[in-house]
Amino acid sequence: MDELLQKIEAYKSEIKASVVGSKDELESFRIKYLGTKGLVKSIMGEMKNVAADNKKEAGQLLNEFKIFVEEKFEELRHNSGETAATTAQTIDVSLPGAAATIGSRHPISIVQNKIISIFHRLGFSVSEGPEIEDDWHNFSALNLPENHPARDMQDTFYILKNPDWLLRTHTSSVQIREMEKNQLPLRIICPGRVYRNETISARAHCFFNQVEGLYIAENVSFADLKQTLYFFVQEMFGSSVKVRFRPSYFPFTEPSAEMDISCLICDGKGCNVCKKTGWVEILGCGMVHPKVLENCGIDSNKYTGFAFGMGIERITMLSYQIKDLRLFSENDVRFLQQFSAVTG
Ligand code: 2NL
Repeated sequence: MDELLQKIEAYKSEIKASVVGSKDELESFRIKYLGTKGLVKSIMGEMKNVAADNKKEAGQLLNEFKIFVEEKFEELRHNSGETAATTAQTIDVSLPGAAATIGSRHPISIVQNKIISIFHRLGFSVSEGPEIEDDWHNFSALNLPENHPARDMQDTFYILKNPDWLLRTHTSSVQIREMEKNQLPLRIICPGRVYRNETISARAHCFFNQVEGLYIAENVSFADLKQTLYFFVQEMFGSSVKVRFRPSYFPFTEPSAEMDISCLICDGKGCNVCKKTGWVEILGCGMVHPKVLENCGIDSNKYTGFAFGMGIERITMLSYQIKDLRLFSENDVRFLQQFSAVTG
């Protein structure tokens, strides 16, 4: 302890006598006493050699010493003319500040908004619902039999706490909830995130976004479905795009179809995107199965309806020629910055 006191006193008188004649000498003083490998740091390190009884006193002593050195440094700095005022003179205050960067809309949001606006013009309004669903709204009401493969643990994320709960695998569950309200006619689209237990790759992901549409009224026909989707495609991809419907199967629609558009990349001539066929599938659709209507308490003799579902990622990939699904969820700004800036 006494040894430490003597040391500090000796340094104090050395420091007291210090003078600096230039900026360089001032900097040497700072490095020698206050730098990361300077005297103050090293003498602080001697605390560990001090006996436990003396630690408090030694700590105070060392702190006082540190303040003493810092004050001396300020004094020398002041005398050397290196003051705040001179620093200010070397800063050009007329220079513009660092620009704030403007974010950009996510491509999925851009495309989702465009889809919503197209259907809005046809009288569809947007409905949303929960991402955690029960078996009824996600499967049973949609006429999916108990043993249907989509219900498999391999395809669906179940909430382990309650085997009746799961992460919705499509936004049809939102449409079931709307139909159950029994307020007809009904004309809605349901955008939102859905989940499937898939291995992540360039073509598959365990979560993605969907837009489903539903129109239920008296005398709704397959012709209405075709015309609605034809209008959508023309607004989305331009008036020169061609469409074709192929028969398909879904448990919740009868009859069912899939819709293809002429390949935007090669204009139907055949390329890798359309696998040399000239056509790319963009959605599934059909007339709502009478059982589904009845499941929601709707009289299937009085009412008919059509429904359709599409993946937003797929439409976005076609619109912007994006080849890897993973880009949508990795939040790499080099990717995201390429899309239009948020202006409003
Ligand atoms: C696809 C197929 C489809 C529907 C979704 C639907 C919803 C209700 C009743 C009947 Cl509540 N149908 N939705 C119908 C046909 C196809 O999606 O491949 N989507 C990516």
